[in-house]
Amino acid sequence: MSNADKFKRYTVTAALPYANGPKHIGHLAGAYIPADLYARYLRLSGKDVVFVCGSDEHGTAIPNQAIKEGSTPQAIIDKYHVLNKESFEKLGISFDIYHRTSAPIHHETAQDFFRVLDKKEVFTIQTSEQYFDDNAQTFLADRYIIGTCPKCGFDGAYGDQCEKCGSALSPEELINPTSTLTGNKPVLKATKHWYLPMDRYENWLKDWILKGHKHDWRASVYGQCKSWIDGGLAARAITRDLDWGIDVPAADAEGKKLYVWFDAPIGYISATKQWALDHGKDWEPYWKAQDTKLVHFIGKDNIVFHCIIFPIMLHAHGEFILPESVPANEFMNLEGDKMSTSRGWSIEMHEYLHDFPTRVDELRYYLTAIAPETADSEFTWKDYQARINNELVAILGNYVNRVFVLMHKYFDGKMNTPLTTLTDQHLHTQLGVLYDEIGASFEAYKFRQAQQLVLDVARLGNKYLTDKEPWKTFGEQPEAAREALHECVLLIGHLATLMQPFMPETAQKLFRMLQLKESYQFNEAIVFEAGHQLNQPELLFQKVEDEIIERQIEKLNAKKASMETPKQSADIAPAKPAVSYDQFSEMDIRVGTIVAAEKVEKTQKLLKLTIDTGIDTRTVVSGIAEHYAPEAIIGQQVSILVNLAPRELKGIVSEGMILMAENAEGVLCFVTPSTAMPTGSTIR
Ligand code: B3M
Ligand code: ZN
Repeated sequence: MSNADKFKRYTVTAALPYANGPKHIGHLAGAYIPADLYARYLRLSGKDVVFVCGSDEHGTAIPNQAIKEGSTPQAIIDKYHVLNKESFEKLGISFDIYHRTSAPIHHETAQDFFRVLDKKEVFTIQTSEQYFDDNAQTFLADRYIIGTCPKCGFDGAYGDQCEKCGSALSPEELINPTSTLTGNKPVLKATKHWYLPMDRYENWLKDWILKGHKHDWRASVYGQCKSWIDGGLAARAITRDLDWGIDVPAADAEGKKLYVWFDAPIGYISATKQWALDHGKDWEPYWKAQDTKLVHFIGKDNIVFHCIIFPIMLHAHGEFILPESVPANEFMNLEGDKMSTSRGWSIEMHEYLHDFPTRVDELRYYLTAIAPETADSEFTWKDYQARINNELVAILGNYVNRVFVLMHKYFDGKMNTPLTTLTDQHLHTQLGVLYDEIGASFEAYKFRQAQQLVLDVARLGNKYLTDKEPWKTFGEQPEAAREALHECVLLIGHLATLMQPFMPETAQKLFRMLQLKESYQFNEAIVFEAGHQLNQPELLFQKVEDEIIERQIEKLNAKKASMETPKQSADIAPAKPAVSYDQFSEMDIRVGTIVAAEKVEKTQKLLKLTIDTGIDTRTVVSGIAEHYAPEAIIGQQVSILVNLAPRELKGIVSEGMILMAENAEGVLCFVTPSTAMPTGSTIR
């Protein structure tokens, strides 16, 4: 722990989740549990630490969700801020504050930050052309523009991405772009934005990351940074034309908001400020003192923002410290597939809590046991069951239970000699080694390993108990049995101490069973006075039965099925641009009757129809030959556009067009009145 001693205080952050929906256990494993483990470890080591998080309430994710739910952005953030905050609390994530970026103190802090950079002339200003919706009088975020994908021809591609072929797009590439707000064709219009010229910081980043953190950052984090830096950095716009977000505090910036990734990380600072205000502390040392260690816990999709963009902002500002480490996790998959809330393939935090309110520590344990620290990992209910039954129940629970049962059976749960240190030399040495290794694992952000080492304490105890066999010695040498069991009880005290970061509720239960105080620091002596009375054992972990996990798997499949919109829905053609009523009423559509039909020679698709329109009898060429046999449609009532200008097809003059309905699979049918109407009736 020598490295740790360099620092007087610790600022620990966990990524601010968007308040646009519930968060799932993959998020929990990615950032929140590891951050919580680290913060708890630091506190238990007597360090001065602030652990901050909160809702990210800006960006297009919020208004998008409001549209989906038929709600407002404000209602969306209020709803999901509370839901996520409560879930984190119930899961024992020990934030010192769970703040929100909609708070006025955050708006001020982010704007002040912008002003400082603006004043230092850090930004460049560039004008570019962006799509504007004249009817809605607004610039369009990429997601609000749809059109035809230039790569695959899909009609419903978004301005930033085609979900059919997966191509990343920019709005100008779309063919026939349409505003989703009004259905209008958007126009390109000049707009001015503030840019962070990241290219100017390349050398500085090379020194700071490539030289400075080659050996202490996770290989995957370092690797991503290196490829970004080696690939060359470009200026990045930090303002947007949006109506949801923080106003850009500059002259001539009307209608502009700060880019969400500019304001969100500043949210860590404003959260710290609010926490300091609430507790009568000074926030500044936590962000400005060189002997403060700043650590960001995030998922790997956020690396560039935390390792490159935010540090450039902090550095350019000049008053702030930089992150000492960014232990980003990889992703956690679920039962063989990527976790995704929108596809229904996820376990949301609040869903787990609803189904298993008394199995919080079990989830913390399992998510830590399979934490994606160096590679993507996979949650399966079978493995969850196996880990809990074979490790928590069979090793940890079993050890504690054996000791308590024997102590009560032979000695009425009473310890009759004072006890503070293990007298068995082997146990004593082994425990010391485990304490050191667990500390070192925490310092290296290897939480999986740290937790396995805690389990080793129980393994050590189980082995000791089996070797000493107090149930055998009790008859002839009761003192030997007593001594062995006392050792075991003290070891449970250490087990509880070391377990606290991982399974805080279980640790408390153990301290209660031991009749000790609620919590022990890592280096604190555990003292049993002579005559100390133990409580009765409580159930530590319940076995996970097969039915439980079968039900969860069924539930997961059902949820996914319910989210799967019918297959065609992705293929429904987007709405065409609006037409005026006048344009519509210019069309003369009538009920007609097919009186004759024949195939057009040398074509696959065309039928030559003779149609009684009530006005006249005329010829219409129609592309329905692959769907209808000519003889089958004589007498069929149809809708016919009678004032379509005549045109020639395969040498036949076609006068009008019949209306057909067509589904995504290309199945056709006639559009006919729902009851027979006289030929010549108007359709309007
Ligand atoms: N809200 C993205 C995410 O939830 C973003 C993180 C902000 S951290 C400052 O993954
Ligand atoms: Zn495409």
